[in-house]
Amino acid sequence: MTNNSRQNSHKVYQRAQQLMPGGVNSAARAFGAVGGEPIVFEKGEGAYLQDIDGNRYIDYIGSWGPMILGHQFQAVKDAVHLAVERGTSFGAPTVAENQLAELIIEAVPSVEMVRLVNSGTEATMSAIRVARGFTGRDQVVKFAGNYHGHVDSLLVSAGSAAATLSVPNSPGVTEGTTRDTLVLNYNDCEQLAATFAEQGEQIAAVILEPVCGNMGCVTPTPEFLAMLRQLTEAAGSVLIFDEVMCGFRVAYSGAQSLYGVTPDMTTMGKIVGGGLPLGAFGGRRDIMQHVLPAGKVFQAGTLSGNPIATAAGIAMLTALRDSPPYDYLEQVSQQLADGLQSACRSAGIEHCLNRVGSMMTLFFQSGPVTDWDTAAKSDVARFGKYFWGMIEQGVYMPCSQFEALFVSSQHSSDDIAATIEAAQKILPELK
Ligand code: KE4
Repeated sequence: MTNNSRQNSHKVYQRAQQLMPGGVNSAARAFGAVGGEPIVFEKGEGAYLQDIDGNRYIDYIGSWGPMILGHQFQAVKDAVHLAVERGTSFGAPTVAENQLAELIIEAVPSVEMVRLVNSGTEATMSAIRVARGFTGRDQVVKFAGNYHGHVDSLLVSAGSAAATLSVPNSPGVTEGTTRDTLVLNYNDCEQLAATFAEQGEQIAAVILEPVCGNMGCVTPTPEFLAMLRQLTEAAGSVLIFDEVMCGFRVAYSGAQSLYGVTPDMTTMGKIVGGGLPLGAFGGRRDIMQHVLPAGKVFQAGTLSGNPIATAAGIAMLTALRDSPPYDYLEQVSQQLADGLQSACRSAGIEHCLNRVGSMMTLFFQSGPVTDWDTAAKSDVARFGKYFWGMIEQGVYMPCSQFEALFVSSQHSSDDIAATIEAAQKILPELK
């Protein structure tokens, strides 16, 4: 239960709105989709967050994915404290970058070479540039409902005309930057085949979330993944798996190991940096050798491979590799999924839950949810009431129907039971 009012949160947020657009440094955390004011937090510990009014919440956002081992994971803390003693940034090579690169290459099947960057957005932006430089082609295919960071050329929606014509979906993104972006429907094999038949030779890359989190959790059909691999191979296009969210989350070696489909490039973020600002893109050696200074495709960054972020990433990946939490995560995530679905059934609430490992989404609709068009049918108003009801019960769920929740290795069976109890309490009120 959240026993204290959130008056300090309110005061701080009022001031924040004078200082920063919307009072936040990322739109995703502004509660736009659920209404009300964001909560201002003081600290995180294990599976919990505590706000500045002293209220404690079971946290299912986990910083939008990085906190797979819970907040303040000791090995990451120790590594960061040690690294800080040696300085925070050199802008020059360090041993730690080799160590993190080795871990990534060893873990991710598609990655023979890797470049470290500062965010998932930088990783996808760079990967697309490299794919275009490698192929000498312009067109990039993405899928409605997939989010790859705020890359201008990917901030597009399917155009009103043929589903493959795209239009900018943010002011400030020009027609020019989106002209070469095609938007297709996720899991639509027929449309994908037709697009490649018509213009495969012009397609530099296809980028997708191999397990979606940004329209809520949506999984690819085996046919869709197989066709993506086959068509890109035949056309000489680069297949990019954006594993910023599902990488190291759904399995240590990511969705590509889970589904047995190896892309040509992979983008990473979130978990790979242990909660510090770090992303990465990598792939086939013959592609990555095109990246400056080995090749001619420009890419750079003052803080790329930063000693503190790499220390956190090394500690995180080492812990995940040497003491894999995935069996435990599967067990408690299954317990949560079963409990939430049972609570919805008892309350007579239409629902559909999609889950892969410790990432899942409870959609307020009967489903199935297989792409953006079906996800968009969800009852977002009901989701908003559910979100706030759970907040009052001390459970912090993702603040949008179109996000995934994340379970950590620190969520105990009791935490899951308390979460289910909270849902049983508030869902009947949503009928
Ligand atoms: P960042 O630039 O936010 O590190 O990563 C962008 C990105 C790229 N690819 C995928 C599959 C992603 O999920 C993301 C970022 N995810 C959102 C949550 N849906 C981050 C939350 C936020 O923007 O604050």
